[in-house]
Amino acid sequence: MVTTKRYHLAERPDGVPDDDTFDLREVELGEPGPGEVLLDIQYLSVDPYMRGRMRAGESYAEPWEVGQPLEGGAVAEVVEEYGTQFEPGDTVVGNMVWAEQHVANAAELQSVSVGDLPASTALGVLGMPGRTAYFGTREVLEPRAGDTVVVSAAAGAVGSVVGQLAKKQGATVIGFAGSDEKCKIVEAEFGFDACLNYKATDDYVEALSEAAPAGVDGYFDNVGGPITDAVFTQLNVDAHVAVCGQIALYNEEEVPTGPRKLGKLIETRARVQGLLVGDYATRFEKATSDLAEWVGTGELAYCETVTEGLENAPDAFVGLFEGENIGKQVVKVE
Ligand code: NAP
Ligand code: FER
Repeated sequence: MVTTKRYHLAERPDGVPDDDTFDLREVELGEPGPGEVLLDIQYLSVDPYMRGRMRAGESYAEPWEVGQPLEGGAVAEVVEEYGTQFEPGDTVVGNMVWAEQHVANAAELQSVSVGDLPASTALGVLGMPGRTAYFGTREVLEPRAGDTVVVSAAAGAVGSVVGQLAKKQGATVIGFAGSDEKCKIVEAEFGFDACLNYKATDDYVEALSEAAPAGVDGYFDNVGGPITDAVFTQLNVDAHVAVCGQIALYNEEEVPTGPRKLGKLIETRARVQGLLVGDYATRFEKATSDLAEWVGTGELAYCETVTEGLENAPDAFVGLFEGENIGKQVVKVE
């Protein structure tokens, strides 16, 4: 019998999740049955969309029940297996739980193939966020050479990759990020042409119109809210807008109304399209191999924020909403 620590949803949060949201339990796991593996979890992904799963209402992701273990993408080592394609010692990636150990159906796991890179990249630049950036940039944003493209949450897991891929396609890229430190990294490491610290100004329109005097041809939206309102005022005719995330609104119980800037879409005939990474699942392998190649050649830089210890997973998760991460936020479990 194996005993593990595991986080469960204690109650649905009202606003920003806090200590009352998370319940760390000691639970006993059964032996793996036929087709199952016992896993030692190494890295756990915390992602903004998990806030949506904490609420009862409809979203693109199914709500967690109160009392249910918290789930998420993770990388783990196989400890035991029962008639599966894996061997003890294999490193696998898939949907697991916020725990040290877990019994999973082997059919739902993949071998980690990240070459010489750390296994955590299977949750970041070579995993779901990297693929979101890949398909979101190439197939939704569709930057044209010479475009001025704006990326919000530019220092984050998705945004940092979007900016680099848009530059590869010949765009001039301007990021929004939440500190001077982040903006330095966005420019120096991720190669953006400029980065605006939105916490250092209360006039985003002025800051953006200075950085992009000829207006905005493409906008990759990770955040929604006031940054998006400001970008919309600067859209050019025939602009492309990719709506990937709305993290500024995820802790709101009601979406705040207010003067939104949709009139600009009439004037500019701009194209606004949402995206879900899961829609591209049949082509994940190609995306991952392209991303791995670009990381290998040095064309694509990435960054990770690694928080140590399962017990710090709630703080790492909540930190996403406070901008505490640079690049992909993961939790190193052991
Ligand atoms: P991330 O960007 O690595 O982390 C979230 C970042 O958002 C924070 O670091 C913070 O950076 C910024 N942020 C938080 N609250 C904000 C606010 N009120 N206003 C402006 N910025 C704020 O996260 P990620 O995993 O790459 O995800 C980025 C977005 O993409 C999220 O909205 C996520 O839900 C979405 N997403 C969508 C899909 C899809 O298929 N549609 C897939 C993956 C991710 P600052 O310091 O800059 O504020
Ligand atoms: C996110 C991560 C994943 C998100 C959406 C998804 C809007 C959707 C994935 C899918 O269903 O394909 O942060 O935010």
